[in-house]
Amino acid sequence: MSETILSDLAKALGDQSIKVIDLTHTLDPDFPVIILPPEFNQCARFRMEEISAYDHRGPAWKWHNITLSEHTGTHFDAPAHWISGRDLPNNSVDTINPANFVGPVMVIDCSEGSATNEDFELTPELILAWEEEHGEIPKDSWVLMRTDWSKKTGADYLNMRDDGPHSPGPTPDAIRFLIHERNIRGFGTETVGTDAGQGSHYTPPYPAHFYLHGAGKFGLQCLANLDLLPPRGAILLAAPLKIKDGTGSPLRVMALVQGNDI
Ligand code: 23J
Ligand code: MN
Repeated sequence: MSETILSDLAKALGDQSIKVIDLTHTLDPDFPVIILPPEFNQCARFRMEEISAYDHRGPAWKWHNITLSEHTGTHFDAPAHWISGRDLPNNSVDTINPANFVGPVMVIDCSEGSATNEDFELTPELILAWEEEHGEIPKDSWVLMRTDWSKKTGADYLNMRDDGPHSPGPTPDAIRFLIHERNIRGFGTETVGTDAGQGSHYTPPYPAHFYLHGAGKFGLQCLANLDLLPPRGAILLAAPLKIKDGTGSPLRVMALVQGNDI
């Protein structure tokens, strides 16, 4: 590789012709976590407690202890998260090859359909229609489903009803297409899971989790600002914490976007 690629990148970052877009929600105790059917154990929200704040507990310093789930806030899902990926090599966040943490990202805009249909589904047909316009999804890409769901606040985000949560997501066929026909690196959403709110009613239940992680692919959830990304051409930076045997991790997700793309 020519050394000019990295020096060109440094220059472009310096003059902001390449911009860094933050795709992360703020970790806040009020940010919702997924609520599973009541027979299952639940994951914890973010919590923060003061150790000291320039006071008698520590006169010149302020710091906090934090408590969270691997699956709190904007977070990464590793193959070990699901039973289908249980026996794969390098399936936990501490063993994934870090080359996977930097790479190309495609954004499929489902915001219009999701505005009028809380159970909007991404289908293979919609993926093919996106490719007609933007070209084939390259292998080893991240594919993100834009729904603008990240702009919802309070109860509207989980959108719980008597029969559970309602939010958009991919069909089982869409996920299988992305894995088997396009060999993607991973799939990300703005909602609380990579699956639709009603994902437990598909066969298999939670198909995005089941198929992605069974194929050694990754997930990203609770993403924000996908409306600031071009359909293709951006680079995603998504490196989970190196938790021993971790099944996922909150993380800072960023995209590098060329100025004339936004
Ligand atoms: C456990 C069970 C079902 C789901 C999830 C976790 C998640 O969405 C997650 O955070 O991975 S759907
Ligand atoms: Mn998760």
